[in-house]
Amino acid sequence: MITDIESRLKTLAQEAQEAIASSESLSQLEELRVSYLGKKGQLSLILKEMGKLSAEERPRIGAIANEIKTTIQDNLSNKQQNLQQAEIEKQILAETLDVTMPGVSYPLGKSHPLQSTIDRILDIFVGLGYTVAEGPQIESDYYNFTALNTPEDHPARDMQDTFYFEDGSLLRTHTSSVQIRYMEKNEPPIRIIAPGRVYRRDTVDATHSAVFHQIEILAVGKGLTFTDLKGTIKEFLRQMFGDDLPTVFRASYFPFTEPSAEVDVQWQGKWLEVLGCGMVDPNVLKAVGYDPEIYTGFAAGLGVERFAMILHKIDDIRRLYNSDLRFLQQF
Ligand code: 2U9
Repeated sequence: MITDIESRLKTLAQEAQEAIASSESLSQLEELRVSYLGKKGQLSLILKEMGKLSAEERPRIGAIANEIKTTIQDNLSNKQQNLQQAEIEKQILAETLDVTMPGVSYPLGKSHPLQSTIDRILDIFVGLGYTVAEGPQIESDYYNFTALNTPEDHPARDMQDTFYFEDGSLLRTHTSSVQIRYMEKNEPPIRIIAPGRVYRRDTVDATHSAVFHQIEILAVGKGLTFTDLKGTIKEFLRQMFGDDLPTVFRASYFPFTEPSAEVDVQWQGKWLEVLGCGMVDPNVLKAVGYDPEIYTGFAAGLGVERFAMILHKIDDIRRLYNSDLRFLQQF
């Protein structure tokens, strides 16, 4: 009887050691633990028979059983560590990053030709020390016209007819209202550039749109002259179209500048009218509380669509608004 239990315990220890050594997964190992050491496991089954032993034999066999239990537990935990380590190594191997593999490509969006033209122009003026300013597209009559030396009965309003709301507000016809708002809040010297969407009651054709984009610059300070305006515009046009560009300043008229000029450039064999400019009318400076005896200023305005059409040889302004990918993907 005694030898029976003792030999069964030793056989169990031997078997367990072999089974644990050859187990290949953590789940298999857990099954072995339950099978050998679990409540209803093989060791418990044998120990239940301890009662049959004599009082002298019981402690000796008990000690052997405990030793076997500890050995199996040690074997299990060593094997568990080995398997876990192997699993981690396997995972690391499987997850190795192959830097030579081609990446996943996503279709990239890009700037609309109008936006990239705006960005180019802003970059040039920011380089000349200008700050970008923006304002509302729905304006009051005051900011769009009256403050810009264009009172209600002024004939220039005819050329800048726009869309009116019932409360008398309107869709701005130029970004000049942005500069008025800026001057009200800031003291000279100022150098600002105002890009944005503007509106005109215009019949749409290849070169006209009722909604378009403008960029206007404004500088106000002590002692600014037409020479400063000319130098600024010529430097801008040089950066935009290239060195040694023939330019002409033709006398013109705008309600908010005096004197005023339109500027033409000779580019790729053609004369192009590219922008308007002038010295800020003293009435405009007065409207924002600047003393025209102390300060002078110059301003210029250009149409972004016109610049984009010149730069990219676009034949019809409407192409810029149709969202036709066959057209847009060329840029
Ligand atoms: C303030 C004072 C004066 C802005 C100016 C022009 C001349 C001009 C046109 C170009 C093509 C409008 O888009 S377009 O049709 N603009 O010729 N703009 S001077 O003068 C200002 C602006 C703000 C306070």
